[in-house]
Amino acid sequence: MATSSFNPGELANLLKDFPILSREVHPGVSLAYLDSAATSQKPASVIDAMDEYYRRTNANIHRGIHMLAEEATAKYEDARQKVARFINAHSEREIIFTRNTTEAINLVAYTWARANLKNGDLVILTEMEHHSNLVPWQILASERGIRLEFIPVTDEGLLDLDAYQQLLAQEPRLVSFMHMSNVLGTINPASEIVRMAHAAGAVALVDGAQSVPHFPVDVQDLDADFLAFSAHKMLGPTGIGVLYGKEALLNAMPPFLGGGDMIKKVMLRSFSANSLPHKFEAGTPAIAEGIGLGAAVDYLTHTGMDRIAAYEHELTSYALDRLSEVSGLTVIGPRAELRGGVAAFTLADIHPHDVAQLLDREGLAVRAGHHCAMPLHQRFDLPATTRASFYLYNTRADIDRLASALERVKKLFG
Ligand code: 7TS
Repeated sequence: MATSSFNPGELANLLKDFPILSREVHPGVSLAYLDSAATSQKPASVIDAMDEYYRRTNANIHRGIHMLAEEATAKYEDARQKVARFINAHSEREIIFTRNTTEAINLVAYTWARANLKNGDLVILTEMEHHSNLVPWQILASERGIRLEFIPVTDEGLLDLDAYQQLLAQEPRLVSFMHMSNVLGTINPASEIVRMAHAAGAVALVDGAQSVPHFPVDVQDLDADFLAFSAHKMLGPTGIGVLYGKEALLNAMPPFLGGGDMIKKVMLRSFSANSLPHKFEAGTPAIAEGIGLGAAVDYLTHTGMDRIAAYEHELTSYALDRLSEVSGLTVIGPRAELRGGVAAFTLADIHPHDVAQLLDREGLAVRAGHHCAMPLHQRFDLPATTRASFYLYNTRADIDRLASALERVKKLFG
């Protein structure tokens, strides 16, 4: 990769931005946080932006004419513009604030899909999807009789694009897929998948929950019709996520939830919908969280998404090397060049929950289970895996601690 990652001085400074990293998790045991795929830690600038909002500005938005209400509205809408610039959207009208990725995908399923799909229409998903990009479509399938087909996953953990090409002959209406797998770490060739979907006349939705936080994502390059992601995985707070949608599509869609703020005019028996993006944001939104997301975007932008991606790539290669030295350990997913900072593995026949519990005793926070991707685990014939996931604030020292702790876990289980 051409872009340079962080030098040791920059890394040391960066680590100081995350207050939680200096706490002990057990007496005398420092934290090695290896669970960023579940949720990321937050820099002080994000925590401060939200604290400052509640201490100085707190007011409801889009309705008051007093000073605080105007300030709160400006800060919240400023965050929306930051998000729009961050993913290179044409306009902030294309940025809908939701609660998280899950709600963003459901918004498309409940509005666009219910307005456009009928019995027998095909939606293509993949075998590696998170439950949040499976269940909404399953609900629609049982309600509407839409058909679901799945792009298979190869043994290496890649999408089988030849099989996808064949599925496209069935003229799907929608292709909805994850940009990066939260289990395999696979970075899917999203632009190509979108291009192929469009060539077959389908709309394309990209689940960017694991991509937007970790490498540059440009919606104009990607040409995705929809992109969903969550603030809490990209240094921001919980409670706010984003649905990006192309303006023409969003304009043509019926509203999602009804209530205040999403209307222009209400009569006793009817209403007219507000303009974008407010049409899809009913009720008082997560204002402090929106402002926190804006601060997270500032932090990521100043640090540089190219450099974050380069650093995580080095770290992941190092982790895969170190883990391969642990005998009996198998990482699922592709080689380092094709993946982001996620390593899910099995360790001999030790139960992943036992592995995670023993790692926790040494201050290592990892996740064990199916990671909300049960069908993918079934594909690999595994009930569960242990998963370490990395972000810009992880170091080689964290990975060294992981590798040596895993050796001790193995000894303990003989
Ligand atoms: N899509 C992907 C690819 C994800 O990894 C996740 C969360 C979601 C969607 C849902 O995001 P949410 O913010 O709406 O919950 N993934 C994980 C995980 O891997 N461990 O915990 C949550």
